Amino acid sequence: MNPPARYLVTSALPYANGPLHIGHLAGAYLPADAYVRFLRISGKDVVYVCGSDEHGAAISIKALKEGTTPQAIVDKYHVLLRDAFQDMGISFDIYHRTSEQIHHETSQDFFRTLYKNDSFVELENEQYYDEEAQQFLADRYIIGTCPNCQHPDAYGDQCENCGSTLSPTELINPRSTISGSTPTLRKTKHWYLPLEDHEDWLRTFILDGVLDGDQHHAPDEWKKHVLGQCKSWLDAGLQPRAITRDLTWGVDVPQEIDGSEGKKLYVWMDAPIGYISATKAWAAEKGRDWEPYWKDEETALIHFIGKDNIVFHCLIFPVLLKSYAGGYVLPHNVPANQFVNLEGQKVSTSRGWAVWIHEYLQDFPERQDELRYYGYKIMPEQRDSDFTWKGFQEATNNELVNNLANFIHRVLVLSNKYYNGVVPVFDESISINAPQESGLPTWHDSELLDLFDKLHEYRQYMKSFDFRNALKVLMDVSSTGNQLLQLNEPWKMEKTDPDTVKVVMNLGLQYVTALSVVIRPFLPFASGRLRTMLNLPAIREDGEFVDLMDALSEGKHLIAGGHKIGKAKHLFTKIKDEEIEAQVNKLQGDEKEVAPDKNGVSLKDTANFDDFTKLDLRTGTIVHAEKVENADKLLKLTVDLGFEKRTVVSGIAKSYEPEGLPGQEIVLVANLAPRKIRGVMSQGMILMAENEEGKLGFVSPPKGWTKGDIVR
Ligand code: B3M
Ligand code: ZN
Repeated sequence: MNPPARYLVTSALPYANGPLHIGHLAGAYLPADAYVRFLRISGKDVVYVCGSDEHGAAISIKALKEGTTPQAIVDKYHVLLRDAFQDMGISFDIYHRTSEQIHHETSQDFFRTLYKNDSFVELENEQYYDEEAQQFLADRYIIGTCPNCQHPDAYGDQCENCGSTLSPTELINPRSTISGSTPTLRKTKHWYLPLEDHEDWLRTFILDGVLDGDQHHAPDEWKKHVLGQCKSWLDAGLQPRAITRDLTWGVDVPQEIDGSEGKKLYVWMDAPIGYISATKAWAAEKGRDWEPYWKDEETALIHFIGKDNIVFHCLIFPVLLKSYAGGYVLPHNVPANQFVNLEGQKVSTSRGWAVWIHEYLQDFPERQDELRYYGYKIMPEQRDSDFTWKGFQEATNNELVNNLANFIHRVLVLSNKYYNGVVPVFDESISINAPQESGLPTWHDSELLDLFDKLHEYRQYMKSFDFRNALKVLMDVSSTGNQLLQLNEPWKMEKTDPDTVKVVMNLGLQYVTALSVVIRPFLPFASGRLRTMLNLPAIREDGEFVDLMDALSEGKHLIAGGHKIGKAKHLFTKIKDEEIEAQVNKLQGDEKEVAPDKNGVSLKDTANFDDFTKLDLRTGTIVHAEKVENADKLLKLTVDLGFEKRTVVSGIAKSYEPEGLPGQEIVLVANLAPRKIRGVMSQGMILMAENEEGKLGFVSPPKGWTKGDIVR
């Protein structure tokens, strides 16, 4: 297979029904951004598209709950998402949205074409209908117990807990998310994509990488967990997938088609087509031609997604593209990531257990690269990973500050001090102590060849979507630079052996210049600041890495003798303990405060009776209270339940003094999983009400009913 002539890279279109959080970022956006920036500095022709996914039942449900319209919901969150991506340096060529006319037209063209070439089957079946809300229920409007993992709140199309795709009638105890009532089955006609008809073609395409008899891509370059998931679906036997819904919000089924009344495209039919409509919109904006990026076989199409989207990108979308029979390219790779957990727990937007990007940027302005760095460091490329605030602080302080920023700062400070910032010319015949395994003295040029080898390794990792290891190579280059200084101690030799110091400092400046280019895909903001400090042209992401590697392979320098650099600044600074404390407390506090907004108007997602029966609420009395060290919001309470005493950590220190609490009668969630909070094992949660001023008050049982009585 020839190297691609161009690349079309996509990131999953985020649903426009909530803000961006760290799980999104590390899943489908940071990896894609590093990849496209690397392609650009490698001189490749790449277009990177994304946009808000503005259809789907979840948006309609949210609008219903908030007494507003789906359009108002998507208008709000589209802007929030777009700005958060921009603030984090995610360098889309376009961030589009699927409520745009061009997307509706493109999607309807797909539907019309597939309808005409008999790619669909029409099936009349029974669909769940909500008698109270008087409407048919799309998959996301129905929740119930997952038949595979018993998760109580699986959706009608997918269980987000075990990732299996479902159909609504498979759910146990189905309930309507609109009225909470049990839905009834009614006849309705829909169009289905007969995936089973494409099973052999998909198996050959996905698992062998073969298309129309030719090798299309190398399946061994696909992640094992992606191929594994596809294989398990194929082996289980594919089923027809409904691609229309009885909905009031979404892309209309073309109205000239008989039976289209009240029917919309299923969101997972139109959303991936959003990549095509976004490319069309980009081409229109830039006066470019979109078709080569979607119809020239020399184009490599790469989808960056989370693992819950694999079936849609590896099975359904390729079948739609193939069925269109319009010469659309098919994905060369779908490097799906696994999930990022947060402090050991699944990210949960409904529980407020998330690091919201817009809030992070409020608390840590100008620290986009620190979050990017940690996102790459813990990237869930092969398995789920865990974001901890402590880990974030350590990665920033021990690696970005103590290694990378420290090396760069020392080289620039000493170059300014000894040579007034002019890159020294040096004597090539002088050998230096160098950190190579051999321990033998080496020369300036042999050190640059070692740098070339390291950056060749970086290139291989980047090309195979292995960003964690690519980043490790860059930090290794910086560590080698630090060792170079440590082994030669120019600050001691400047007076006695200035000629050797010139060799060391020039070499250090070559390393720093190389880093200013190769950190760009990961740390674009720091790369920009460093280029300014070096007084070198800003990186335009236009083949700079090619020039760098060509220079190194020809023994040329990256920064010329005589060039005058600018002043040294600290590229990164340490994050303080109290900044991290504040985040951990906020996270725990938010988890409690995810209750309805302050005036208590909007309710949380519909819970069901089973959810409630799982809680064991008991009455009790506080018998002791004290402050929790270094946590100004928390109190450590001893609660007497009659049959036992419990220790409970509670975020009520702002509302109550510990001295006044013994004797307070309370209600406790007694079967909550124990959790260590600020070093104290907390065994339960005390029910508090929060009024509009944010004051907390105890929910108390009838006077004296405090011996572990059950609250029902
Ligand atoms: N809107 C978001 C998700 O399931 C979904 C992706 C669409 S990509 C075409 O995470
Ligand atoms: Zn499940």
